[in-house]
Amino acid sequence: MKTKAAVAFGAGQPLKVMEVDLAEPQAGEVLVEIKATGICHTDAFTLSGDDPEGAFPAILGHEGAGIVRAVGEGVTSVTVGDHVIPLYTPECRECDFCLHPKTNLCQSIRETQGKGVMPDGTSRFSIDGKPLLHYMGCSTFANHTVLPEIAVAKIRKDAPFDKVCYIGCGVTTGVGAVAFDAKVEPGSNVVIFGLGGIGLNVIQGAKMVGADKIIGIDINPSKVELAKEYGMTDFINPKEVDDVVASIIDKTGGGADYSFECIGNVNTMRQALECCHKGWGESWIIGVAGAGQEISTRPFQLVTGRSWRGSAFGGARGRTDVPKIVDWYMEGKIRIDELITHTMPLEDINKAFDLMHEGKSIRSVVLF
Ligand code: NAD
Ligand code: DAO
Ligand code: ZN
Ligand code: ZN
Repeated sequence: MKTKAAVAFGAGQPLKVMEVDLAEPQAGEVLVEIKATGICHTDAFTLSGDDPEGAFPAILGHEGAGIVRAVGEGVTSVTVGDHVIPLYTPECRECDFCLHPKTNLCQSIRETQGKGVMPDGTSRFSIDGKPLLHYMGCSTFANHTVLPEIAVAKIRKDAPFDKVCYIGCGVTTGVGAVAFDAKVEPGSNVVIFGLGGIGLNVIQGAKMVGADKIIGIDINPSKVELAKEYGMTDFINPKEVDDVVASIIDKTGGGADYSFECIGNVNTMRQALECCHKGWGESWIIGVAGAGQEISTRPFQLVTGRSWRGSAFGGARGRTDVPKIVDWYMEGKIRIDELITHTMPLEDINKAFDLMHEGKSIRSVVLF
């Protein structure tokens, strides 16, 4: 079939909106009509050329929601007409990783997904007979895409696509890091570095689980209003204090029970660890640092009981947990609407990247 897509032909080039060819789903695969997709920093990172795994030409996008329009042979967990969210972290429920209680990083299709192809080693997208690569196993910057069955979460049909697409990455990453990975206890003091599309979701996750102090750190004070609406109780602008770590230790009476780094900066990662409470404070890295960068601290920080952890896709097992997060949104336990600051048709997708780079959006969503 033909479908409309925004194609990334090379690093640093704007996406080109055009018709592409899409082959039908093979065994174990599903064809999904994408109704809405968010534009995330990771898409921009890959498009910039800084992503070591980035390859072109490709159809980017990994934060979508849509409807199953066809299924390949042997597909049993979804059917035509089901509403789904694509998963860049699949859940096969069979691999060693899925069977281990401590991780959500299903590895069953990791190798082919990283190469931009389907599990059989080929692409479903092409132009004039030349293959186009998939991206993060999702390629949601296309009106239709093909995904492995294990990489879609079936969601309730009354959830609005233009909002729940954000659960495909940002919401789950932030809320899940608190609820599934760190398992923050009620009454905890939580510190969030970076109040963007991820950090605001950590804030609302912390509020949802009953955290006490929720302290936000950002160099951009324009983030404060929305962060307070989402549950932030205190704010520190590192530009306005001499020592951000000392300020946090002072405000929390000894240090954070949990900190989350949602920037991707190795210096703030160190601050996030060192502001944690001696004896038990846990620091969770969510931000993705530039290729080749390294973190450092004095090992005595760890000897004295702080721990340094990392979280991918909020620790969520996609097919199991994403439908739950959609329910949390529909039941009013978490919010999304205010975070979607811009919507646009696919033809304007390059504007979404501009808004992101200018720091003017939290999330832009393309509506098909
Ligand atoms: P964003 O740009 O929307 O937010 C970053 C915030 O950090 C901004 O508000 C900015 O003002 C602030 N900031 C920048 N430098 C700062 C500094 N030195 N001190 C304090 N604040 C500073 O980005 P986002 O969409 O929220 O993404 C955050 C990070 O999370 C990115 O690195 C992204 O790649 C990563 N991410 C990780 C996962 C995962 O599963 N681990 C998933 C998605 C995104
Ligand atoms: O299993 O090695 C692996 C792949 C893990 C992917 C986790 C991705 C999380 C961070 C990237 C940002 C996502 C938008
Ligand atoms: Zn993302
Ligand atoms: Zn698996």
